[in-house]
Amino acid sequence: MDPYLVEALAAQVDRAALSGETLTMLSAEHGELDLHSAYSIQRASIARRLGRGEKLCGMKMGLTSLAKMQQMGVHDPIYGHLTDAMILEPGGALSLSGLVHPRVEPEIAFTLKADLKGTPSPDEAMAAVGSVHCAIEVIDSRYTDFKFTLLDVIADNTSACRYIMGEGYAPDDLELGNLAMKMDVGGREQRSGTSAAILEHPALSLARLVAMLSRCDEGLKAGQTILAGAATAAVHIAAGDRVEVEVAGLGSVSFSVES
Ligand code: 0L1
Ligand code: MG
Repeated sequence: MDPYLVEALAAQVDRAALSGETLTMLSAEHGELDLHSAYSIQRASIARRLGRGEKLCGMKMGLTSLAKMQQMGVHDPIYGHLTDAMILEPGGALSLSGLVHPRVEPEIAFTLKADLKGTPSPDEAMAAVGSVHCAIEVIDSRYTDFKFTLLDVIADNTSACRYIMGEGYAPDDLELGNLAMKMDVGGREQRSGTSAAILEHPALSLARLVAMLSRCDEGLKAGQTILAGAATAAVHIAAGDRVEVEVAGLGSVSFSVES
């Protein structure tokens, strides 16, 4: 794809995330959009955020559950970028103003104590993890009528919007591959699953992210946060909801939703 078009589409994606304006599917108007150009648009949109002073603080994995991959007709997860503007403190309030289709997912997050690059095994990837956290991801696809393809989602930074992390725990004491996970949304919707739904094991998700980044000669840095993926389907949120996620061995974390 022409680099000028990548920049123009990144500006559209960025504006939608900033203002809550909806986006027309990029793939419908640009037949040349492919995996490479979709990630280029994502990176160019993140560069715009960093240019405004946001700090890159980590990465996220998306479409990590078999159910979600089947729903989207894909075999691979996808990744997005996290900035400090996406952090919501535990117990904090999220305003729906400027959001388009906000939903929540129960997740596991890692904080890294060492850099990661190349193609580590899950055990090698876990050796770089300083702490494990229960987490909530708020995703917000900016596409009109919630219609998009995989390439559109990648260009839109995998719908990343906000994330909330609970207290950190040492990874060694946990059976990370099979932790019970529960999410309550306003007392009206409950979801439950296990961490095994996150690409079979959150450590595998982390290792896979590093391998995907290595194809672009990139890696992860000590201090970064990684959202490993969701254990259940996403749930829509509405003003007045209190959202809580509890993970066995990792405690719980919550936030509230305001209009
Ligand atoms: O975090 C994720 O799994 C990304 C989901 C992207 C698609 C969507 O908005 O449902
Ligand atoms: Mg997610």
